[in-house]
Amino acid sequence: MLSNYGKDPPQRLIRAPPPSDSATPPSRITMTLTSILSAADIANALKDCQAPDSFGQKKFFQICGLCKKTPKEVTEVFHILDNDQSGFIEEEELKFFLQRFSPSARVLTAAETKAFLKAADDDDDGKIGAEEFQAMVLS
Ligand SMILES: [Ca+2]
Ligand SMILES: [Ca+2]
Repeated sequence: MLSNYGKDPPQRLIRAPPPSDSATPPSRITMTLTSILSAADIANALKDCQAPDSFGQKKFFQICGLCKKTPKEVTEVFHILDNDQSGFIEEEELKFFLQRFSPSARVLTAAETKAFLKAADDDDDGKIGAEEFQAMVLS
């Protein structure tokens, strides 16, 4: 039997989707570290600095294979590490450096964070810019 509701009700105003929220992070960062570095190399690099105060950025970059990457790839890694996309890796982000590679990794100790920052921060502004990062990794 035919329904009384066979006719579509008049279309009401269809709500437009809300304008994209400006608080949403830009989607340009879809890269992950494992799309640049091999998971096995990352695991090895993390294993090497498991003990507190055993982290050294030079050794870490060598083992994880970042030293052998192109400047463009190193810059991509920089943007991944720049968690809040401020254009710099700040001390606070540096502290969680290892966790960007693996969520279960430890945080860097205060001494490691300071040494890491000092090794890269050529202009002494207390944070690492893209060029400073590249120079540190590829030097
Ligand atoms: Ca930042
Ligand atoms: Ca700097």
